[in-house]
Amino acid sequence: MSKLELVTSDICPFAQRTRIALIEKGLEYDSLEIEFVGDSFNKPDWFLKLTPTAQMPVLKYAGDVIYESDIVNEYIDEVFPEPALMPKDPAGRAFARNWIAYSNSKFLQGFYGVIMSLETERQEFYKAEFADRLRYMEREGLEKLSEGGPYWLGEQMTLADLSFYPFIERFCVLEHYRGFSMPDDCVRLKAWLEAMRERPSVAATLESDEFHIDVYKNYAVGKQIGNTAKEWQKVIA
Ligand SMILES: N[C@@H](CCC(=O)N[C@@H](CS)C(=O)NCC(=O)O)C(=O)O
Repeated sequence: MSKLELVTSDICPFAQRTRIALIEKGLEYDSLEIEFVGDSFNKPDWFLKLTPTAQMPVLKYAGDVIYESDIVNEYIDEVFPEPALMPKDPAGRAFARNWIAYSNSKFLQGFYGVIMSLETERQEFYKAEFADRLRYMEREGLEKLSEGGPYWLGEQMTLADLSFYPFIERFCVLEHYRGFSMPDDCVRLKAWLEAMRERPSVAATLESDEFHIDVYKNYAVGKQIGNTAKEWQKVIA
């Protein structure tokens, strides 16, 4: 079998989506670790040549170079079908993709809106927005689709769960810097988080609250550099 290589870092929630997927599949892979430090993030040339976005994660396998975390995860699920991380039926897969799209748009806009907004008025706006979006996830997602199972679409953990999880692990950051926490009435989301944390794949990638709080210190004061901060700055403006 060809070697799997993942450009990754412990700080990156997007790469965490993929690390969990690889562990779920029981796949060995080589980590190509990059530390984003310094004024230019010190991105090595080999990395810049690999991906047009200059963002991780990037997966290299059998001559393929795949980027964008949720796309990487679908690629992994297609190339290594067992255990499946997408539902077998087309409607189930469509629902999973609906929620992955929501995760990458409204959900992440809420997350970055709360942490990156600097003026109090904007912070309050995003805190209220994000609380509403979490309630929408509770109501339209878990309540309607999970059918009593612990995961987004029921008994089977899917790529939809993986898309949300790393950011919800980082809610300690929103609490610490902005006093934002999951609304009390999001009881299903809280139970879902517990179920996710019990999975060995998730436990293997879990970092402490202190770790995350330190990683986001520049985001909280508007000093984060790099493409990701620039991208979200435009979205939340
Ligand atoms: N949409 C991308 C986002 C990936 C992303 O933002 N990765 C961050 C690290 S967590 C990155 O590589 N940032 C580089 C930069 O900001 O220049 C994905 O889902 O893979």
